[in-house]
Amino acid sequence: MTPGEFTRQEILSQPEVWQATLESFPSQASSLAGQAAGLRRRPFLVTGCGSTYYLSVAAAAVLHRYGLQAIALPASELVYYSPPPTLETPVLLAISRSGTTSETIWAVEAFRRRYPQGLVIAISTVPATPVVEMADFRLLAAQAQERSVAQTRSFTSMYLLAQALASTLAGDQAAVAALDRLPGALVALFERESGLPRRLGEDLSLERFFFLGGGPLYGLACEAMLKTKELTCSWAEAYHPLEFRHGPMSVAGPGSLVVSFLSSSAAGAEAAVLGDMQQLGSRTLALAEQSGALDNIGTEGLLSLDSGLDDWGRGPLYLPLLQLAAYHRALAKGLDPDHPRNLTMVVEL
Ligand code: F1P
Repeated sequence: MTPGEFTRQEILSQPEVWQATLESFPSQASSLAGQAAGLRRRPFLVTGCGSTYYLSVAAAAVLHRYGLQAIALPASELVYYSPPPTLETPVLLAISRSGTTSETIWAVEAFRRRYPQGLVIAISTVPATPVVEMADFRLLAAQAQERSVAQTRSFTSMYLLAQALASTLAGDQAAVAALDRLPGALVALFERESGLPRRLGEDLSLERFFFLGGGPLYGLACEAMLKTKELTCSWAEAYHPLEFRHGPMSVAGPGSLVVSFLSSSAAGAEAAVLGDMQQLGSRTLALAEQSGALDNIGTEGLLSLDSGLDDWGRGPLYLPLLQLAAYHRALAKGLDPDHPRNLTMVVEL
């Protein structure tokens, strides 16, 4: 098998897998939709591990958009430490690609012991698994199942389900329908920027990677960081954009690439950070809804996502090109993206 072939296929298949996932959502969520009024009054604990913890961080930010209380925690935190106190019996949103990660299973069990009246919603890709079977409700991105270790289409597809769930709980059906724009926007993005992932990926003069994202984009920036580490064994960090000046930029400079997930909410302030990092000798790449007034930002370019969606809707679009760049960098370093060093598909303890 060609090294990385599973990873390549899984990344490139995201438009059709997103389409199928979104088409499956209404029937999966019908019973949940009927309980939306009660659920949105309850606090949410959102959990996962590694990639799915970062997905939890992004999902919690989408719930915040609608005024829902939501706290994202790694599963192990829910197992070994007391969760934040809540005034009402919470809902646990447990996210797991495999449904078999030990810490996530333990987190659901701990939640059940601590909150006998609590409700568990699972988001996964595999139906008959412990996390899914322990849940009261489940949303599955079955078409996003993967054979490679590092999550790519599974992450973005499960995130789509989390976005659609949050909007459904809030009664925002327009936001749910707007997600249908994403598959076509990704096809166009892949075509428009077909050369960038390989150009960046094969540029081994880049040694350190920094991903910046705010609000719902912070969890996604963390996922881009993790993908870069997992696939390429490179130095990668993630921060809220303006946080980068408060110390971490001390290691920016020649040989580093600062990637900003520019938002519509704070584009000017976020773009200024990139300008400052260019002054330190860093190379910079910006991803934004539209280039427009920010045309000169980004030594490596400003990628227009052209989704027609807001900060909370367009999130999945920030990742596929960076996933592909990590795939190419892994191959350029003689690594096999399908079998990342030291990693297994699931952590079972
Ligand atoms: C999560 C996980 C991640 C890791 C890698 C493999 O498993 O172990 O922590 O980053 O992506 O998957 P899951 O609970 O989502 O199946």
